[in-house]
Amino acid sequence: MIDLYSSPTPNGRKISIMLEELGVEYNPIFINLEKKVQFSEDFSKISPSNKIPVIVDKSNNQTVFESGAILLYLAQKYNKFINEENYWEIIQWVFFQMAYVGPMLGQAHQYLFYNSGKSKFAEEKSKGYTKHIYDILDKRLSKQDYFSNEYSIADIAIWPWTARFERHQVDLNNYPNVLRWYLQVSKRPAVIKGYNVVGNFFEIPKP
Ligand SMILES: N[C@@H](CCC(=O)N[C@@H](CS)C(=O)NCC(=O)O)C(=O)O
Repeated sequence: MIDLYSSPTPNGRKISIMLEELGVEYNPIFINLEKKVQFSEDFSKISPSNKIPVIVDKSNNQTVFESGAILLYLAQKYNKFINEENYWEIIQWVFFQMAYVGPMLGQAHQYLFYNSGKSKFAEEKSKGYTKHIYDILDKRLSKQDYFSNEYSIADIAIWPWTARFERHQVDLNNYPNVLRWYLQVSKRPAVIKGYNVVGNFFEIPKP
């Protein structure tokens, strides 16, 4: 049994989607970020950065924080959604998500969605980074169905961020390859289920 500490956010959803894809038994525990539960004493013991997601694998008493590390841990433990042949290809797209897609789109949400009108400079910068990211994603997906030759943790890492396209003001219709992939991944039963495991219910956004 795996405990998943999560919230209905892109980083949290990566892990519930992965666990649903794996079909393993897990226990979702809601960390209410609005109520600042991430700063509680108990949660601080397993999350040094006070952020979700975190898993505790009860089978070997292993705690893992950081969504990229959790995806890798689970992929290697169950030998799924990663493979030896395309190992580094998958890893580089996971790292690209962790280092660039998540941080930049997260900033874009701050400047374009939560605090719009406060800084023209930050808004323009965010729009530039967002366009750069989507150009890269679209180019990659123009060559193949998924980020590697088959559905992998790279897709699981990136998809929940693209599901926030409204918050970073992207019209997916302008990125036909991302749109095709987004819709394809949206249909997966594990994605539909994993999208809503903690907190309030949200529909998967339709472009
Ligand atoms: N690099 C981390 C980022 C985690 C992260 O930013 N989590 C957000 C929700 S998506 C969070 O817990 N925010 C609460 C806070 O910053 O107080 C990961 O990928 O796990």
